[in-house]
Amino acid sequence: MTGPGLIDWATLRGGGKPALARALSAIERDPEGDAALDLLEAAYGAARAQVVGITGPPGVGKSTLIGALIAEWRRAGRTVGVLAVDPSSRVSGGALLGDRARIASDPDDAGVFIRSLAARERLGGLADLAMPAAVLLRALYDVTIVETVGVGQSETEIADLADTVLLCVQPGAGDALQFMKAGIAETPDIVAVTKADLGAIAERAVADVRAGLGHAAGGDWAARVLAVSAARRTGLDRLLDAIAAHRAWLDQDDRLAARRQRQAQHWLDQAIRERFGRSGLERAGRPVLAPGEPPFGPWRRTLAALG
Ligand SMILES: Nc1nc2c(ncn2[C@@H]2O[C@H](COP(=O)(O)OP(=O)(O)OP(=O)(O)O)[C@@H](O)[C@H]2O)c(=O)[nH]1
Ligand SMILES: [Mg+2]
Repeated sequence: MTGPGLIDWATLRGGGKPALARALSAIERDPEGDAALDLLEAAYGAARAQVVGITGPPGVGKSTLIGALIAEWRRAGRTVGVLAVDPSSRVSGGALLGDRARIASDPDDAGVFIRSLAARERLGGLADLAMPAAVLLRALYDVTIVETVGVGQSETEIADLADTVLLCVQPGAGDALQFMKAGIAETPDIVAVTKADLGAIAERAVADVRAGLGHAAGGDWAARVLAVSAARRTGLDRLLDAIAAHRAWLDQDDRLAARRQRQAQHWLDQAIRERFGRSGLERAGRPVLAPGEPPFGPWRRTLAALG
């Protein structure tokens, strides 16, 4: 049974951008409803995109860079879905962003979908609706981008959502130094120094960031650091290469599956804690996801048991 605005997976898959827009609005309206959870469970297993999280301080050039990346991917025949998560529009409670997502693209292009999402107070930050929305987008497009403004926590939160984390830093001592001082809980997979057209300071920032990352343990993926100018369209090839290389790395040894498993478990734990309080996880019996299992089934059972 689907109510007004709610859509099943088959309809969504064939329904293009209008269907996706409707589905996202329906999930925002009733994220705990059966129709939303059915849809998310179906989409979870149909993931095909690499989810690239793009974060960094306000004004660093994330949206402009995303516009340039979209143009490159579209030229290569790949479809792109973008979520722009805005932590500042909490008060409105809706997804009225507009501003943050100054992403250049052709609105008539069926191969590009861009949606703004407000991080809502009720269930905390990125954990609530961004993950479900990303689950839909990654099932429908070849590439999924999530733009978040890197203020405090959100730089690590993006790692709970993205397969590949791309941190943007501004040329000029301030940012690069701040970045190194931050002690980086979660090492980004790729660091892009933006606005490389500003000249030598961008190259210096690249060197600073490389030096800073030298101290961080990066597992067996060595973070790539590069300079890019979205305005002049330079450095984009290297950035695209880095994104593709990280995807290839994730595809080895089940790394992607393991990462998504951790993210899904984290989302479930956090959703339960935020909905039912500190003791919620205990009362829910600390559900543990089986490999590949979507978190939405256990979430639904928890809602039924404790809600
Ligand atoms: N010189 C130069 N300016 C750029 C470049 N990319 C973006 N800008 C400028 O930087 C400003 C911010 O760009 P945005 O892409 O909106 O930055 P953002 O990180 O998405 O900003 P928020 O979403 O508000 O956090 C704009 O004035 C852009 O024109 C670039 O490659 N070179
Ligand atoms: Mg932006």
